[in-house]
Formats: sequence, C-alpha cells, structure tokens
Amino acid sequence: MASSNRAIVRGIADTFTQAVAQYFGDGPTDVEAAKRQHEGYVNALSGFGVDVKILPADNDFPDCCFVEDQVIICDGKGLLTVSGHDTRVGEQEVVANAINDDIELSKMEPPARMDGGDVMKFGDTYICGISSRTNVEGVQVLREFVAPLGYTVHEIPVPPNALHFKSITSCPAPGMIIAPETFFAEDAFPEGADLIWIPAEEVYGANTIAFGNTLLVPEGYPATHKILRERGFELHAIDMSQIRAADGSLTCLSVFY
Ligand code: CIR
Repeated sequence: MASSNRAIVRGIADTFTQAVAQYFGDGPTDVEAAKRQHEGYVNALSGFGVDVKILPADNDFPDCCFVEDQVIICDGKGLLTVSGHDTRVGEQEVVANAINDDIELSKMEPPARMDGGDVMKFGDTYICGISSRTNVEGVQVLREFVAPLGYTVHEIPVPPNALHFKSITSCPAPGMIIAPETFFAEDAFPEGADLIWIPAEEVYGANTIAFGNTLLVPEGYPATHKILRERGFELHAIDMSQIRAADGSLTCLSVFY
C-alpha cells in the first residue's frame, strides 16, 4: 500500500542496459522505452495524487532508478541501508539528501546488508526477507530501528529464484498479501495473513501498489488480474517490461516518505 502521499523517484540512467539482472530478466535492451515506462509510472503516481519528487539519474549507477532499496521509512524516520549489491552502494547519498530535511535518518553499518525491496510494512509488523541482498545482521538493525516505534519484525526466507521479498509479493490492503504459489510455505507468513495466491508463472504480477481500492499493477498478467478483480480491486495497469528486464518491480521505483 502507498504509505503516504509524497514519494521520491529517480530517472533512468543512460547506462540502464548495464543494470544488474539475473531473475526476471536478461537485462534491459531499450533505454528510451525504459524512460517512457518510467514516465508512465510517474504519471500514474501523480494521477493518484502523489506529490512526486524526481531525482536526476546518474549514469555511473545503471540501477539508480531503484530508490526503494536505499532506505526504509518508518513513521517519519529513515534507516539508510548498506546496499546488498556492491555496485549500488554509491546510489544512496542523493536519495538521503533528497529526504533528510523531512526525515530523521540513521545509518546501517556493515556487516549488516539490506535492500529495501526485502522489507514490507504489514500492520504493526515489518516482514523482512532474508535474501542474497539482506542478511540476518541487517534484520537485527531493522529490528532495533522499528522496535522503539512499536513494530516487530517477521523474518521470511526469500527463495533462491527471487531477488527480493517484495519482488514477488505485495500488501494490497490491510492484512492481505499477494504471493505466487510454490514460492513460500503457507506458514511462512505472519499468522492470520489473508493470502491471495496467484499462479507461479505470473510471479511478476504479485508486486502492486495500492491507492485505496485501486491497485497499480504491471500490464500482462491476466490470471492475476482476474483474481484481484474478483477480490474487489480496481486495476490500473502500466507497461513495466523494460523495468522488469532489470529485475525491477513497481515498488522498487519509489520511496514513499
Ligand atoms: C538490482 O539487481 O539491484 C536491480 N537491477 C533491481 C533492483 C530492484 N529493486 C527492488 O526490487 N526493490
């Protein structure tokens, strides 16, 4: 769910074809198309009433559009992560500078590592994936960050065929989680979660952003869209094909703060 009505995003680098990619895609092939898709994303957020601040891309960082990975926001405070991929560590400063007038920031230190794509707010719990990018030390820092604010952390293993926990899930409404069949054990999720299972072959369709009863969804996942409509959601679909080719999902492209 969108957790506030202001967000930062960051443009697509001219070097986007060099983005890290090993899960959903083999790497983007068309930077201009990626830029158009990113513009479509920004327009969609704006159309939902989000005040979007656009940070300039940096061609030294092909993955710089994926701002979500750099900071975890909790009730007006921010935890800057230690990026889970070495090539992405230098993306953070620009993100931190863009929000530090509004958000009190603290900084994770190595050996802790985390990508924001592994962290989902779920009521008074933060579900945190343990993945190739987020380690147990990172989860411990997250726990210490959210505990004084009244939240607990629920760890969940991310299967080896997925990048981040939220690459393959989302929370479309309080208490609900969209997840692909076969990727998780049912009891891996917090007790009482209302799980909306989608077909494994449409795994990319699991990541959505909710604006009230309307979900921003990636174009092209018909079985998932049918399931979500049957659950009573309205859908707003956008083309994410070039972003997907860089292993990016809808939530990866913004930080709501
Ligand atoms: C990466 O491998 O780090 C980028 N190509 C994709 C990051 C996607 N971010 C996210 O899921 N939060």
